[in-house]
Amino acid sequence: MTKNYYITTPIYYVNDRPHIGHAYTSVACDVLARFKRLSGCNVKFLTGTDEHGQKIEKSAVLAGMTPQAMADANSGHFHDLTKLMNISNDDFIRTTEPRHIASAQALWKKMEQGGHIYLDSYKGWYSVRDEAYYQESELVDGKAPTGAEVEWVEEPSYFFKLSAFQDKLLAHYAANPSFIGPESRRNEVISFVKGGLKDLSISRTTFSWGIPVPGAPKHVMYVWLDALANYLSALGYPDENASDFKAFWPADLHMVGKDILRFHAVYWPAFLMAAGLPLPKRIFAHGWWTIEGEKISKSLGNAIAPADLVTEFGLDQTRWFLLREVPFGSDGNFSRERMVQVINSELANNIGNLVQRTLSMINKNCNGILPNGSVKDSPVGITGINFEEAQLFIENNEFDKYTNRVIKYASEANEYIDKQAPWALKKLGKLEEMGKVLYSLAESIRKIAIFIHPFMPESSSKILDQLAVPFDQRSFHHLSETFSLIPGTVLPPPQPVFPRFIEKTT
Ligand code: ME8
Repeated sequence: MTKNYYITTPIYYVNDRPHIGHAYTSVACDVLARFKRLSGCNVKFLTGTDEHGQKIEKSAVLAGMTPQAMADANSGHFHDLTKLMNISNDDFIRTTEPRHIASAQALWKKMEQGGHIYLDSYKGWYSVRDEAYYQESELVDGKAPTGAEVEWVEEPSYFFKLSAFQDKLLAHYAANPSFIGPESRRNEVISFVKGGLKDLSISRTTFSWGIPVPGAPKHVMYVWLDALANYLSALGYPDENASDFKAFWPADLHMVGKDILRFHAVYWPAFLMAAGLPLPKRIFAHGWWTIEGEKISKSLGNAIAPADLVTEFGLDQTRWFLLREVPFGSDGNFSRERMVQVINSELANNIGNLVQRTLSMINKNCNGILPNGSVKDSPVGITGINFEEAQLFIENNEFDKYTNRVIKYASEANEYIDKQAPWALKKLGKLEEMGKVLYSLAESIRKIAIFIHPFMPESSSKILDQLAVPFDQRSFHHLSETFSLIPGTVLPPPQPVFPRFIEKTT
């Protein structure tokens, strides 16, 4: 039976344009979605934009726009980002869409019917930038622990009985060790919950840019309750018989940045428990990027537009670098110098060189016809990556380990080519031996191309095209010997795949 797999990115705030931090999360999810599709799963991959709340309303006022106009413009930029980065999302949800509004209100009603919501008034600190409430004791020098400004808020508000879920949450974390990753973040969440949970204010009355609370139109829903509901809205909730809801809920993975783990690993499961819905299987919090050592911020003006990277370095090169540079889960620093190094050493000099040397030798010395050989002779792949291992890395969100293995595989193939020196075999007239060497290299390249597909789909296809691999034989199932390259196949003329990046001198 085909396995269903549902993966989500956070939905991005529309008060600003996308930067590489957003591209990072979306590319990571894209790699996972593509990996799952290539493994034969039926995938639903959701992304979108978070458009309500005080933060958006305030930014719109500052920009002299209506919140809706700001949302439309910036949601468009996030939508463009999916195209730019070759993100294979199946849906793009906007929280201003009627399907979402209906779903968020239905979720509210479900929680209310269960007796988990009550009316009171909120008095305390709020950070508009974080869209979060803070206790007095959490403030550091009068600011939120994130460094964001806070303001004093006093207003009538509906509350969610979060305090009643403390034990249930702890029991869930204990029974499901992979519910939160990585481990260090899981521990942080557990100690936060153990520290005690207070009831949560889930409606606001001092502004109006939000989803009206059912039956209390003076209140708008707290933007995080509104936003988290997106993961259900896209599946057709509240229709629990909708085919997508039946197939894809609970989600397999909510991918988030570490900044928003608490909302996903504490509030969201409690909301779902209150509504009687199953909980997502996993929430993974990745690290935070800085740029040349500095926090990405509007005021520093250092945000790198993903389009600039793609234009200068190439799409697949950018995707590869983002996931390659730091162990997923850790913080990373974007350095242009490192990006050039990685592109040149791993893509141009390693994988690219391997493909280029092998295919041009087949082109020149074998008239472009794949020579005789057998996978049995294949020297590489012994310590190379295999599917089971790759799958494990993917399940654990260990992109660095996955890509390390691919690079190792390509390095071994390059060592083999140097050692066997097919050009020397040609000179000695040992054409059959030369053919065998080239065949086994081509077969290794085929495997490398399949393994890199989730990370660099266009380059993978370009390589597989040059090996004349049929379109319907490019998934993990086709790694096996049964689908190995057929000697005698006419190959198209070779094309460079990963050019060396040369710094422009002005
Ligand atoms: O938090 N490094 O939206 P958001 C790495 N709307 N990742 C980064 C990053 C950086 N410097 N900056 C942003 C929200 N991100 C809410 C989410 S979900 C129901 C609602 C990524 O626009 C990271 O994934 O502030 C982070 O969690 C997300 O962008 C936050 O985007």
